[in-house]
Amino acid sequence: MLQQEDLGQATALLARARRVVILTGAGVSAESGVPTFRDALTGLWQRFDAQALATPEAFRADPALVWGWYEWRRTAVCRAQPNPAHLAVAALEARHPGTVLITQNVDDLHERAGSKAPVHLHGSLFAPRCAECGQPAPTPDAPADEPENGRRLPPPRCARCSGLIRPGVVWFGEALPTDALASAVEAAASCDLLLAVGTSGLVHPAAELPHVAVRTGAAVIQVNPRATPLDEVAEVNLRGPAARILPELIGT
Ligand code: BV8
Ligand code: ZN
Repeated sequence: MLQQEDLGQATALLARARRVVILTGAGVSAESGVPTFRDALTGLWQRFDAQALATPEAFRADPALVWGWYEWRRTAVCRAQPNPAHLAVAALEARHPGTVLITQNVDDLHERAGSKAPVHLHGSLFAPRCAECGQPAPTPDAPADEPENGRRLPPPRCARCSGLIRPGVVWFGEALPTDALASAVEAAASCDLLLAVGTSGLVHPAAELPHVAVRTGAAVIQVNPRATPLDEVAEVNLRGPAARILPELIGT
C-alpha cells in the first residue's frame, strides 16, 4: 500500500524540480493490457524466452517466427489504449516545459497520450526497415485477422533491394541508436529529478540512466509495484501500479 509520507516527499521533490526526466519501461503500458517483457509469453510464443526471440540470431534463424511475434505485438498495441499513467506523463510534460521523456518501450502509447517527442531508446514497432539496405518500410495496418495466439508470418520484402523487412526495434546484442542514447545520457546528467516508472532496471545501458542522474546530483523517484535494482538509488520508492500512482503524484 502506498505510504502517504512517500507520496508527500515525492510531490515536494517534483514541485521543487526545475529539469525533470521521466524514464519508462514496459510497466507503464501494463495497464493498457500490453504484456511486459517479464510477463510469460503466451500462445505460439509460450515456449520462447523474449530475450532469446528479440535477437538478430533468432530473426536470421526463423524470420517468419520473429516477424510473426512482432506483428502480434504491434496488433495488440494498435488495439490497446493509453492508460492514466501515459496521460499523467503527458500532463507533466505540458506542465513542466523542458521535461524529457525517455522510453524503453517500442509501443506508441506515449505518443497517443499526447507526449510530443519521446526518446525511444529501443526503437519502435512502427518503424520497420529493410534488414539489408536499411530502407524504411511502410507500416501496414494492423492485420484484422491476427489470431489470438499469434502465428508465423513471413516478413515482407524490401521494395528497393528485396531484402527481408525487420522490426525497427533494438535487439539484444545490437547498439542503441547513437543520437537517442546520447540525448538520454545528456538529459539524465543535467536533470535534478528522474522519475523511473515501470522498468525492471535490468536492461543495459538504459538501466544506467538513473545512476547517471544520481551521480550528477539528481534525486530519483521510482514507481513500481515490485522491488528492482533501482531501489538502491531511489530517494523515494512509490510501490504500486503506475496508472494509480502517477495521476496521484502529478495531480491529473
Ligand atoms: C547493447 C526492444 C552493445 C526489443 C529491448 C551490461 C551489463 C549486463 C548486460 C549488458 C550490459 N551491456 C549490454 C548488455 C547486454 C544486454 C542486456 O542488458 N542484457 C540484460 C538482460 C542482462 N543489452 C543489450 O544487448 C543492449 N545492447 O548493449 O549493445 C553494443 C554496443 C556497440 C555495438 C554493438 C553492441 C540492447 C538492449 C535492448 C534490447 N531491446 N527492447 C523488443 O521489445 O522486442 S529491451 C526490452 O526488455 C524492453 O524494451 C525493455 O527495455 C526490456 C524489459 O525491461 P522493462 O521495460 O523494464 O520491462 P520488464 O518486463 O523487464 O519489466 C516490467 C517492469 O514493470 C517490472 O519491474 C514490473 O514490476 C513493472 N510493472 C508491472 N506492472 C506495472 C509495473 N510498473 C508500474 N505499473 C504497473 N502496473
Ligand atoms: Zn533493402
